[in-house]
Amino acid sequence: MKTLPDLYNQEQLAFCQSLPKVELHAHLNGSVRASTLRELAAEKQIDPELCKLIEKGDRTLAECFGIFTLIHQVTTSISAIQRITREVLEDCAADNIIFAELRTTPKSRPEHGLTKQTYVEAVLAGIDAFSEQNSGMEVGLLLSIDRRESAEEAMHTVTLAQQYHSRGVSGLDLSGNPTLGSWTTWRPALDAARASGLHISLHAGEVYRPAETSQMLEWRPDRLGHMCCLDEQLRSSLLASHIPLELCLSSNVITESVAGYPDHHFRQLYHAGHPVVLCTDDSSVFSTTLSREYALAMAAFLLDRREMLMLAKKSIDYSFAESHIKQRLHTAFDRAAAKIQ
Ligand code: 6MZ
Repeated sequence: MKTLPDLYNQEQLAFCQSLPKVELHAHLNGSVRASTLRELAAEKQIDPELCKLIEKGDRTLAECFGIFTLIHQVTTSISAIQRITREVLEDCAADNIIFAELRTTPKSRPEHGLTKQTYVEAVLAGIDAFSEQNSGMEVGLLLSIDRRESAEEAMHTVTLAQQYHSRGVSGLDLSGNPTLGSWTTWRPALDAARASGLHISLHAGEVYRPAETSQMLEWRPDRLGHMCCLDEQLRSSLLASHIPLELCLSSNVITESVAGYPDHHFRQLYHAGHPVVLCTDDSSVFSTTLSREYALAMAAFLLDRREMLMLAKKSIDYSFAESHIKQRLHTAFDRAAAKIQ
C-alpha cells in the first residue's frame, strides 16, 4: 500500500481527531462502511472475494472506477441508500466533523425500481434519519454529474438539484472517470445550474488534460477538486484564480496522480496562500478519515497546531452552506477549538 503509516505520529493524529473539521469532498458510495458493504453484498449473493478488492490497499485510478461499479451493484435499494447515507454521516460525526457536505450521483436503475428522483429522496431521508438522532453536525448535499452521462442526463440532475434546493441541495459536482467524455457535453447543464443560483464544484486536472482544465478554470466554478496534473501555465492560472481547491492527499497518492505525500501540490499552494481544503474523497476506498488526512498534511508539510486550526477554520468559508449556517459553524468551531490543548 502506498500510504506511509509512519509519516505522522499518534500525537499528531490525536490532535487532528480533536480538531473540529469540515468535509467538503466526500463521494457517498466511496465512503460506504466496509462492514455494510459486505453485509449488503451477502444479501445480494455477490462473491465476497469481490469485496476484498476494496480492502486491498494499492489501486490505480482506473481500478477505482471498477470498485465503484462493484459498490453500485450493492447499493441499489432505497433502504440501502438511506442506510449508507446515515452511516457515512455517523462516521463523519464520530471523526469530529462539524459540517459534512456529501456528494452523490443520482442514478436511474429501472431494474431496481430506482429513478434519479427516488435516489435523491432516499439520500435526503438518510440525512433526515441522521439529523433526528444527532444535533451537533450540519449536513449539505451536492448532486454529482458522472462523466459517463449525456447532456440530457446531466440536465436532469440539474433539474433535481433545483427542485431540492430548498431541502438542502446546495449545488452540483462534475466527477467520474477523468479520462472519459468532454467538458462541452455537460457545460450547458452547469450553465443552467449556475444561472439558478446553485454552487458548482468541478473535478479538474485529475489526469493531464490541459485543454479541458484550462476551459474549466476559465469557466470559474465556485470550487475545484484535485488539480494534480498541471503544466506551469495552468498552475499560474490556478493561483491567479483564487478558486478554493479541495485536496485529497491519500486519494491522489494511492492512485498515483501525485508521486508521494511530501510532493503533493498542497505544499506549494498552501505556502502561496491559495485557498485549500483537506478532504477524504472516498474514505472507504482509500481507508482513511478526515483526521488522518489532516495528520498526513501536518506531518508531510511540517505544519504546527495553530496552522492546522486555521486550515480547518477557513474551510467553513469555502463550503456552500448559507451564510447563517457558516456563522453558526464559526461559533461552534471557536467553542470547540478553545478546548483544544
Ligand atoms: C473522480 C470520483 C472519484 O456518486 O455513486 N468519484 N470521480 N475521481 C475520483 N477520485 C478517486 N471518486 C469518486 O460515489 C461514487 C462516484 O463518485 C465519483 C465516481 O463517479 C464514482 O462512481 P456516488 O455516491
